[in-house]
Amino acid sequence: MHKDNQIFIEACFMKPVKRTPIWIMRQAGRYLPEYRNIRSKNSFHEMMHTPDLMAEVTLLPMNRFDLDASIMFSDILVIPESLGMKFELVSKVGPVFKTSISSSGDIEKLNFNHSYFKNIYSGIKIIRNSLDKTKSLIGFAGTPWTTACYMVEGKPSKDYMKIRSLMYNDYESFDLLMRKITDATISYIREQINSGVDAVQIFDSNGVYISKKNFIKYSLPYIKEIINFINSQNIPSIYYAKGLCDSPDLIMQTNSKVLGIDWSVELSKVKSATEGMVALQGNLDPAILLCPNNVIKSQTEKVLQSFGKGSGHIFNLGHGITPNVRPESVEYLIQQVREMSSKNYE
Ligand code: 1CP
Repeated sequence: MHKDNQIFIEACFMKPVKRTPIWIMRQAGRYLPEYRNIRSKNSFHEMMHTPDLMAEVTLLPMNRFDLDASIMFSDILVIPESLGMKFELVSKVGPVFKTSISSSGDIEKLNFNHSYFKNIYSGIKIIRNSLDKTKSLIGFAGTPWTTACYMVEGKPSKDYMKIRSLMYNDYESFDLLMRKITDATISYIREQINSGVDAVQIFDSNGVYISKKNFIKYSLPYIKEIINFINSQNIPSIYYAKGLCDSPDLIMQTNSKVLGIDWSVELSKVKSATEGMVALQGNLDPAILLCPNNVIKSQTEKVLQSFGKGSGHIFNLGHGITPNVRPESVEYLIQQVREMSSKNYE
């Protein structure tokens, strides 16, 4: 066994385990009444940057459920903030930046301030000290592409046209932006690891907004640099590839040890295409958590059967949990995965 018998880490490295470990993307979020209560008294930024509060929120789902890994409570948009772009959470819209990038001059002005993260690192230390030793702590960041989508658009968008037009129209500025995000992200991850995270996930939630051809030139090189850095630290790298999972050959090129699979594809297909070279995380459709228990059970079984026998599966949703899910459904899901998955390892 790897350090401290962490089943999640074992599965990431495709070592033998007795059951499939489980955690849930966005598990510390708004579907939890405890989260909503804390949020009603504090701003989102206070929650991210007050170490005790960050730790408390991170541990909410761990106290309530029998999960195998905890993801630190933060956001992918801390990277733009560390580069000087501030955002606010606007109700019914999401994160909105005070100003967005609209010229090459705006990109040149971005200036990395590493001390911006100091409270996050303190929070990680508190979480790692409080968390059971057999449970893993996952650090994270967005991919440069996904992060840049928000910086150029200034807010969530249905198509992220602005970054694509920058990419075609002014490659030099696009590359400078991606370089600045990549370098900041590697510094950030290095210190997350030094502070105690056991694995790092890179979210490419906006991977769906780049063509497969353009992914190779305009997104993959920067992701690969980040993943290679995580791999050099001997902890699992997890690449969550939204919208790219029907091209396993493409996402394999990131060198990630674990591929986070979105809900649109069959795990069995990705497994055979990747020939057991990487572990797979996923991929229950988040909508299933809005269904009654009998549906949750049968669909969970389908995901477990789709991966089939052998090590290298981490159960998760195929995207983040939504705010309208009942916590009881999450509890039921975890119990089902624990009970049903052991057959795959007999
Ligand atoms: O378990 C957890 O909740 C961990 C913390 C976490 C993570 C991993 C948060 C808290 N955000 C994220 C990552 C993140 N942030 C992603 C990648 C994952 C995904 O695809 O779901 C993305 C795209 C963001 C950007 C972001 N931040 C959004 C989505 C905007 C869009 O494109 O529509 C939102 C709504 C936020 C704010 C946010 N971040 C986290 C929470 C709990 C919230 C909501 C805050 C609130 O209103 O209380």
